[in-house]
Amino acid sequence: MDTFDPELFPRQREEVAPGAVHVPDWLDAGRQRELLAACRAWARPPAGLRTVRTPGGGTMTARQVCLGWHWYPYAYARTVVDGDQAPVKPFPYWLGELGRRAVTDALGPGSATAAYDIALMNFYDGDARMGMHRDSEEQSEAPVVSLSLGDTCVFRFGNTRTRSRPYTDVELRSGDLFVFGGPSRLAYHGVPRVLPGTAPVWLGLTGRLNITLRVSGFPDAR
Ligand SMILES: O=C(O)CCC(=O)C(=O)O
Repeated sequence: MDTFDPELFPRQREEVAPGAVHVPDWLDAGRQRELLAACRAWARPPAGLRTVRTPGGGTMTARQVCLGWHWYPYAYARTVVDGDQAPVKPFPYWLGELGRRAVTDALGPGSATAAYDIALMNFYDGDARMGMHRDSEEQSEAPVVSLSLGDTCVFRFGNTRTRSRPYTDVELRSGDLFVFGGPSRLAYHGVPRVLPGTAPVWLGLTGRLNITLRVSGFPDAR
């Protein structure tokens, strides 16, 4: 079987901090393939995969595409204001349902109270990283949902006060879910390292894709 997992001890669900939960292998192989195919379509222009430039003149090493609302440093818009100016692609209903199911599975029944309307896809090649930051441009306190495809990464989950310690390093593999809400919603987090060549062969992806789902809470949310 091509999806055989040679793990000696299955990885366990773990609460990394209050309200921050890692659920290994949440997406099965079929769901991972479907999500990857959808990401490939979303990555095409217009409003496709782009390099994000920061106000200080730098560039983010992970390339990005957005659905629902377009994130740019450090706000949201309905068009790709820092790229081809095209309208952002719509956020599909099924992705919102996936997000709500993820929250329920990670945090328990009754925890998915809002409708997801933002997706950010981050594509990492072997050298890409993401610095410690907070997801703070949304007005909603709903949990952030993070899904991983492809290469394994080191995901650093910290605290709400500083970019530095204390933090916990978690290995996120293809199919893993990470949800952070409640007291951890505004925790600093980042990706210090991707482990090239660790993607499952059957997925057919070189590199890592992260899909992060958020609730905007914006008054004009559709
Ligand atoms: O790639 C990841 O796992 C993290 C992505 C992230 O932190 C973000 O999009 O804000």
